[in-house]
Amino acid sequence: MGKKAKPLEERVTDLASLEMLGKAERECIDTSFSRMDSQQTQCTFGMNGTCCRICHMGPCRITKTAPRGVCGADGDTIVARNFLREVAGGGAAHSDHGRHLVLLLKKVTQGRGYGYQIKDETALRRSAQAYQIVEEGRTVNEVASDLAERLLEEFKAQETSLQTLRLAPKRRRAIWRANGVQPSGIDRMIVEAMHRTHIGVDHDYRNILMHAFRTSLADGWGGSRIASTVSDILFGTPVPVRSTTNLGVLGKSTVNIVVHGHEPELTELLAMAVKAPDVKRYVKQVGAEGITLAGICCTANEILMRQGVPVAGNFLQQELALITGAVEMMIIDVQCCMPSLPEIALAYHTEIVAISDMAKMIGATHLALDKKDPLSSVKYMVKRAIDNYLKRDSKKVDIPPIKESLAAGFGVEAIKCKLGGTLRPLVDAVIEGQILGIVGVVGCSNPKFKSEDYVNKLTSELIKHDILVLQTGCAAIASAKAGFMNPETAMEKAGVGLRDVCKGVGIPPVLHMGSCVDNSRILQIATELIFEGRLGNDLSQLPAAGVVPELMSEKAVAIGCYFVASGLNVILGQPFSTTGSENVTNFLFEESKDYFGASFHVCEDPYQATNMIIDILAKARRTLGIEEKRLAPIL
Ligand code: NFS
Repeated sequence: MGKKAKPLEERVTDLASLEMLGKAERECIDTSFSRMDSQQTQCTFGMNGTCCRICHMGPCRITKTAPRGVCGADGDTIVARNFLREVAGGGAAHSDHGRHLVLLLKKVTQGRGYGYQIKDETALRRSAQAYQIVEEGRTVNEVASDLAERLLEEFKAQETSLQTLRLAPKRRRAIWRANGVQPSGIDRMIVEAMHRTHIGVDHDYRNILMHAFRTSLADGWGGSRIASTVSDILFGTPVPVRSTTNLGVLGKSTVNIVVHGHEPELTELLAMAVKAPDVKRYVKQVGAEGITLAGICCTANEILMRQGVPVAGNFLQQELALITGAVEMMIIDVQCCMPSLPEIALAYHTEIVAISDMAKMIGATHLALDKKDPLSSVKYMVKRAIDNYLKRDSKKVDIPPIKESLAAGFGVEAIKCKLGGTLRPLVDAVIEGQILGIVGVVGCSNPKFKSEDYVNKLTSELIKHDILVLQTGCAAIASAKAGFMNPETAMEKAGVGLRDVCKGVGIPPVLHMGSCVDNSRILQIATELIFEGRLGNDLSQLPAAGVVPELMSEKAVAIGCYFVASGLNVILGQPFSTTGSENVTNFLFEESKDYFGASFHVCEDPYQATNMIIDILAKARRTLGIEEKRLAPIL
């Protein structure tokens, strides 16, 4: 255990996690929570962004008595460079995920899909039209092949702007052009970010930060949007589904396979493999009652959205899932997978299987998918998991009996479908004041805080104040666990106006829109609200905002940036690592408004954040001339 252990009740809000943290303590197993204690006190220079490790004259640290690094870089340059590198890292992760999917789509069109296929022709044709690819009278393969090529161009483009930007409102595109932040190829933007931050290149903090916004746009309106688009084509556009969440989804007498990571290629095959007759026969032989497939993190969100597969937990529950002692196998691919997993697995019978060549983990079993027969590889993994069931030690098993029902699958098309084919009823509800506005609550969980406390208090307050909440990522899982996505009970937590609208169309007041790359769906719905008319002609005019309650990954930093660059104000539950530079902080939290009509805000208290959001929405409503409607009594 670490130096200053916090009481467990101050670490997590959800009771299943609390139980497992107690078990971890009893069994002397380290988790991210105890390691957080061991890391105290964390480095101030790292925290405020003033540590520079960009060249080997350093590391340099900026202090009052040493205001410049050896090369002469001041605090503003160093903090801005570190920030840009975070955005580049986050954008790279999302975009590489998108690239893998485009390459898979290309292979499918070449007859090398081996087990993968185009599941949703409507999504394909819809996307082809969006990219001005002729689809009428052409075969699925011809259209998909052209689309894959067009999307690959989005990664490579050297001098032209991203085509995907055309999906944004005209006014927003003009703002990007005027500020010179419209990105070209995604790969180029990220390479340029690394180049600019090399020693002796870009030293003007404003110029560096503008490239951070440019790079983030290549993620939100490029890599992430492409990832969501191609996932829909290959695996199907999400439709509303019912499922369950929290560690209690694991079965006492079933073989538990937990899939963790981000890219949906693996999960889709796993969902298929566990249903295969030979696998079902095999599981009977070991005396188990079947297989429970459950997800962790964003890969969980991907199969939840499309297949209703239960969600075992979010980022901070990956270790806790193993500590139940009931997981036969955890299969991981990329992103947010803690390197501590194999060590924890050693305490039980669990096998950690890593499938990606680019994400190896010491102590895990590496099993690559057979390129020509990936389904067989996945079935082999499942059978290994079934074999592991015989090694389960019942004395070590303790599955918290806690789970919650939820509805998910609310992509833009599904929301439109619920509203009768158009977003008009939502626009009407906003104008009439039944709904005050729309807020995206997104991002991670972080053991620095009492996990999920902020996100759930905030979500509760927002819906009480008639604010429709859209969620993705680990924040969505947190809210689902707390019952905000349970269509039977969540409605009662909403204000009268929001409740009436939700009841009328049959949606919960908190909508699960998917994984973190699906934040692009939040931008998409905001854009479509503009296209409906009557809510202004730019995203910055919408009564809408974004919140990142528990910032953890670089991806969340990139997401925040592309929301702001798209004109949506973003509230953070904790400051960025930029506090070492007043100028950089001021640029992100104030000056960016002059460029984008929106900026970052920090608010460490969820109740004050609610007030801040209400102010932002009310201001937008006043500007649109619809505030009075809101003040009128709602009948
Ligand atoms: Ni998003 Fe998803 Fe979770 Fe954070 Fe990690 S899983 S991509 S980064 S921790 S929300």
